[in-house]
Amino acid sequence: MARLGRILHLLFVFGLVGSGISTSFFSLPSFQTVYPSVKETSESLECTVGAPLSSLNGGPALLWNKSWGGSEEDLGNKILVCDNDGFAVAGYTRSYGSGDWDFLLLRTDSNGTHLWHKTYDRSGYDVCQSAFLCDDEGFVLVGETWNETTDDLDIWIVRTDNSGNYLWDSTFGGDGLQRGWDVVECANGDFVILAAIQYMGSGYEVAVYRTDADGNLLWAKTYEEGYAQISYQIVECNSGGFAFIGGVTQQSGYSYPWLVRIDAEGKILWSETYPHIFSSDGVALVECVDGGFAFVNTLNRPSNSTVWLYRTDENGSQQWDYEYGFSNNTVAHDLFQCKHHGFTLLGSIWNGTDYFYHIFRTSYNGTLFWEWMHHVPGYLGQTQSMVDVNGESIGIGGSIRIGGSWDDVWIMRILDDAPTPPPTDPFIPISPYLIFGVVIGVLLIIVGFLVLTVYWRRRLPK
Ligand SMILES: [Ca+2]
Ligand SMILES: [Ca+2]
Ligand SMILES: [Ca+2]
Repeated sequence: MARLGRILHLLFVFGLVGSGISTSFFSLPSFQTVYPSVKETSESLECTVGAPLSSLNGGPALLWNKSWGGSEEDLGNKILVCDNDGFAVAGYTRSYGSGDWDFLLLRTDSNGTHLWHKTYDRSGYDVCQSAFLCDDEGFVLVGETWNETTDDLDIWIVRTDNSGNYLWDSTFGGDGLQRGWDVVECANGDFVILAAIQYMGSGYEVAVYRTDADGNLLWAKTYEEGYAQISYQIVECNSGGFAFIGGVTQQSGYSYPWLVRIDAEGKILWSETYPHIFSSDGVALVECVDGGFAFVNTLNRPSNSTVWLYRTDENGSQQWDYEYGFSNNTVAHDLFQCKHHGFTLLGSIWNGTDYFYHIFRTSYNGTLFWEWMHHVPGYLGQTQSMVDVNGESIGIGGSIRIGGSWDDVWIMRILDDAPTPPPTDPFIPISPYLIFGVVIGVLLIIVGFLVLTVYWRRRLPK
């Protein structure tokens, strides 16, 4: 079934859909699929303290890193900060629970000590892609559930309390393959799910579902642009409604980031694409303190891949963009906006023999402030996420494969004590043309002054 997951992923990336932006409402009755009741289990996890790591280029200091898991696959896809400085990681496992893939929620204290973990089992292969910390300190997990008997894939959302105890779950499916990619709890307690849908014979399109606080569907809409779409992250905007980031793929395989702003009912307010000469996808999104957006991409240059940060205003128009990591093949994973309004970016590097985390800190206008590389004692999983802990430390959660064993959940805590860029300044673009104009202006003033001096000296009576 691991192979099935990879095939689905490839279908997802290369799937085909019609062109042109459009949205459509689903007919609601066919949406909810009835499953047997959820099973929740909790067993003890093995805990491994990771090997000591080396750090380069200055930057912050490693506090600890740990991995957890059994003999089979245990993957962490989303890290959250709990109780001020502990962590929760949501992902999926084959080592624990029913033995096929189940949703996994793992909780640690601030030192990475395992507090508890829970698994949530549906009818078959249940893969959690993301999670959100709710206002009541409980959790909501989202992903996909594969029903072997009907050979079908549906969205699965699980709501738990603060201790991971099951509260409710909902599935959204029907015809075609539905995959949940991200979830947020709205300010009013509703939930919004970012998803992908593929119908027989076509490619994936992006979908957004809104449920009430108990997981009952309120509405669902699909969004199309270009040829095929990938979606990664959705945020609730301070001014209301949502924004999501994804990628648009053309028939040639070339892709570019796609940022869509929708209102609280899912209606498109604006939709922007950001083509580059080289192929890329937007993988992570934040709404900035000024109401604009920043998203991070992996840019696939011919010689290497770089981390490409793109900053827009509240209407999706470009403010600036920067690339980082030219000296390596760096893959982008995640970002957050710092309290000084700069950004911290998470990337990873594979140099042919070893994996490294590559973390960047920028100032408010994207200029690189520090970068930090960290050797990882194993193979990194595809998904790595990062979280800011009160501006004092950084949590990284994902999965790692050490030696010949299957993946384990991986958490790393970094002390965020490196020098900080100057606090918020207004963004003042200084272009070379402006500098050239100022220099020419000053020269003209000097020449004018000299001409006038000579002229008046000649006119003055001797
Ligand atoms: Ca299962
Ligand atoms: Ca389905
Ligand atoms: Ca494992």
